[in-house]
Amino acid sequence: SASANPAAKKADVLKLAAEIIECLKYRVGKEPSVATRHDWLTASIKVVRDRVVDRWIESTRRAYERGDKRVYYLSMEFLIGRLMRDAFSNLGLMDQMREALAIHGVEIDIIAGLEPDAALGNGGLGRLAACFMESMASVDIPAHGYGIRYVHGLFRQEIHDGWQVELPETWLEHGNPWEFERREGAYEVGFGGSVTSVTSKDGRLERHVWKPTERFLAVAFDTPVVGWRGKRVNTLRLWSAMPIDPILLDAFNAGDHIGALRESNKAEALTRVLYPADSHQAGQELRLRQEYFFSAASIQDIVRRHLSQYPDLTSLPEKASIHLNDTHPAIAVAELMRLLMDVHGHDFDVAWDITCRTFAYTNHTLLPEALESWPVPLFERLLPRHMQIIYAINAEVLLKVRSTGDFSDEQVRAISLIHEDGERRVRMGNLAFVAAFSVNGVSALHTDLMKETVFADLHRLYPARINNKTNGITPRRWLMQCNPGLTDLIRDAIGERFLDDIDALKELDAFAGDSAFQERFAGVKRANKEKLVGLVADRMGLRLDPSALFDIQIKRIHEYKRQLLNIIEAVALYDQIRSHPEKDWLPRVKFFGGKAAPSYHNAKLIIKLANDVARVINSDPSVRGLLKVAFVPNYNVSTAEVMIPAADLSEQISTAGLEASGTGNMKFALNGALTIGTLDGANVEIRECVGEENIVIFGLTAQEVAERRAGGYQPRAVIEGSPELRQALEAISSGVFSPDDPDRYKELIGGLYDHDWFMVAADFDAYADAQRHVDELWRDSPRWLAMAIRNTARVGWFSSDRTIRQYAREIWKVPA
Ligand code: DL6
Repeated sequence: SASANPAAKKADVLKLAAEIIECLKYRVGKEPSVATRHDWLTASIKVVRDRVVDRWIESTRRAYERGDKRVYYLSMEFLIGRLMRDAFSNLGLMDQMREALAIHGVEIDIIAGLEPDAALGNGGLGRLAACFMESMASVDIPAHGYGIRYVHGLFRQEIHDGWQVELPETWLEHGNPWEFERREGAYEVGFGGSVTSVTSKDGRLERHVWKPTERFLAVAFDTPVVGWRGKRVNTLRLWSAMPIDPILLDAFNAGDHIGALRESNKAEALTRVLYPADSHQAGQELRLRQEYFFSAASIQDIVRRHLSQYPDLTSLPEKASIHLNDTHPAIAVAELMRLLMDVHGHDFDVAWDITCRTFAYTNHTLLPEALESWPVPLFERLLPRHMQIIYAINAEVLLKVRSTGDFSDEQVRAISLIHEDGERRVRMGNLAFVAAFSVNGVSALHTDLMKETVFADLHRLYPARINNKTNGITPRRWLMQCNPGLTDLIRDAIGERFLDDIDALKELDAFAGDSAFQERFAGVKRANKEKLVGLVADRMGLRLDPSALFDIQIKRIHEYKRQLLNIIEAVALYDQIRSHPEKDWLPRVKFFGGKAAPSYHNAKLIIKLANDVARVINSDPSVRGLLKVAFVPNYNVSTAEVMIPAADLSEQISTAGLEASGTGNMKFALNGALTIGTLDGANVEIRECVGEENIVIFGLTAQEVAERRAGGYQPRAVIEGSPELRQALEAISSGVFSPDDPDRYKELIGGLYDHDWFMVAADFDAYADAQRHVDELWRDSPRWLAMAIRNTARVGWFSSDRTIRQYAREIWKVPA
C-alpha cells in the first residue's frame, strides 16, 4: 500500500496536491490565490470523498450481488461531530493529505478546525449511533443509517453572566461537502385525512385506503461512512422535507405572495430543528411529525430496495433487520404493517409475522419522564390509519395475555399499548417491545433493571426477548484520532496490532509499573493538558496550571447525573482550604461542560451555580490557586476530543440505577483517566475490567437507593449529621455565591432537605471521602500512573466493534 512504500506515498502526495488544485478550480470555482480557508477545506474533503466513492459503490454492489442481509439503523439522532479526520485517518490518508496541503502552504490542522460539528443529536444516544455507524463499516456489516437532516442541530451554548444562552447552530452555513443530495430518490409522506375501506364485489373487506390531507416529499441526503482502513463504506441517509408544490401559483397570482409559500414553509419547519430535550419526552405535535416523517421515508426506502431484489416482502426478515434506536422511530412498526396490508395486500397475520421478525429495539433510559407516549386524539388526527393498526396490534397482544390466564387486570393494563388512566395515550415503548424480536438494554445493570421495572410485565409475557448489549465507543475517534500522542506511545510499546484488534491493548498492562514508560505516559498526558489549558484560555480567558489534577465532568446537565453533588463538594473543599491553610492541599481543577435542555429550569440553574461558584473560588486569593473551577461553554463532540485526553479524573457520579450505561466513562478510561463513580450503568462493568483497585467507587448501589426510598429516606437528618455538607449547603442557599440575588439557590438547595430524589445528601460523605482518597492516590505519582495505564490497557472490551459484533451475532444474525 501507499503508506508502506515511501516512493508510492510520495507519488500519492503529489497526486493529491494536484487533485486539490483541480478541485478548487473546477468544483469550487477558485484559483489558489483567492481561495479562502473554507475553500481549501471543501476541496480537501471532496478530493478524499472521491476516493471514498469508489469503495462505497463497490461495498453496495457487493452486498447486492451476494444477497447479503442488511441492517437498517433508524435513529432520530446522529451526533457525529467532525468527519474529516475520521475519513482521512480511516483511509490511511492523514499524512499524505497533511503533506499535500503543506505543498500549497495550507496547514491541515487549521482547516480541520473550521469543519463544523454535525451535532444532529443531544447526547449519549446520538453519539452511540455515530460510533455504531463507524463500527458497522469497520467490521464489514452492510448497514444503512436513517435519520433526519436537521438544518439546525443542537443549539450553540453561550454563557452570559453565568447563565446558559441558546443560539441557533448553523452547521450547513458553508454547505456540506460530505453529502450527496438524491432528488430522484424522494418519497411522499402524508399526515391527517381519513381512511376509507374498499370492499370487493363479494362484500369481503379488501383494503384500507388512507387519504392524507397533507403531503410532503422526503428527499434523501447521503453521507458515506468509512470504516477502519476503508474496508467498507456504508450510507448514512438523512431525510429532508420538501413541499410537493413549492409555490401555490394561484395564490401568488392572486397577490397572496406570502400565502403562496405556505407549503414550502410547512415542509421546511418539519426538519428544521433538532429537539433539544434529552431524557425528557418532547411532547409536541411537531416531534411526532418528525418521527413519522423519517420513519415512513425510511420504511418506504427499505421496502423499495427489497422489492428491487426479491419478488415480495415475505423474505424481508431474512434479508433485513430494522433496528429502532429507542422508541423515536417506533411508528415505523405501524408503517411497515400499513404497507404490507394496504399496499401489498397481505392479511394482518402475515403482516404481523413479517413485522415481528424484522424489528429489533434498544431501550436507552428508565427515566419515566423520558418514556414516549402520545395522546390518542393527536395520534388519531395525524395518523388515522396507524391508529387503527395499533388498535389491531393491541387486540392481538391482549388476546395473547388473556389466553395465558397468568396476568392480573393491573398487569394487563400495564402491557396494553394504550395507557387508559386519565388521558388516553399511545405507549411507544410497549409498541416497540411487542413488535421486536429483540429488546436490548445498554449495560448489564440497566438490562436487569429493565426486566424488574419498566418492562416487568412485558418481560413475563415474552421472557426470551430482553437481552443485554453493553455500549461501546469507537477506538478510532476516541483514541487514535483524539489522542495521537498516546496512540504513538502505545505503538512504540506493543506494536501496531491494537489498531486492528483492540484486545491487543491488554499487552500494555505489562508496562504499567515500568518507570520509563510511566514517564512517557505522563508526558503525553501533560501535553494533552496543555492543549486543554490553551482551549480554556481562548474560550474563557481563564489561566490554568497543567500540573494540577484535572477533574472533569462533561455530559448533559441533569439532576440524575448529579453535577450538583460535584459542585457542592467543590464548595466544601473551598471551605476546607480556607479553614485549614496549613494543610498540604493538592492543586485541582474541576472542569464542567454540558448543555441543559432549554426548558429544564433546575439544570439551567445548576449551570449558573457552577459559574457562580467558579467566579468566587477562582478569584479568592486565600485559595492560592489550589482549587479552580471551569465551566467550559458549548460542550460538543469536538470539545470532548480535547477534554477527554487531558483528564486525570473522570466523574461518573449518577444516582445508582439511573444512568443506563454512559459512554463518556469508557472514553475517559481508554485515555488513561481514573474514574470516580457510583455502581451505575457501565461503571459496574468498567470496574470488572480494570479491577477494583484501579477505580474509585463510592456511594449507594441501585438496590440501596431503592431500599432507602422505600424506607422513608429523610435527607434533612442526613444533612444535619454531616457538618461539611451542611455548611456547604448553607453557604450556597444563603447567597455566598450569589450576592446579587441571595435567594437564587434557596429552592434548589431547599429541595434537597425535603425530597432529594437523586440522593445527593445520602451520597455526599462517601463522595467527599472518595475525593480525599483520590488526593492520596495522586500524591503517589508512580502508583497513579500505574493505575491510569492499567485503565487504558484493560478497557479494549468497550470498543463499539465488540458491541456491534454482539448485535450482529445475537440480534441481527449477520456475519461480522
Ligand atoms: O445508550 C446510550 C446512552 C447511554 O449511555 C446513557 O446512559 C443514556 O442516558 C442515553 N440515553 C439518552 C436518553 N434517551 N432517551 N430516550 O440519551 O443513552
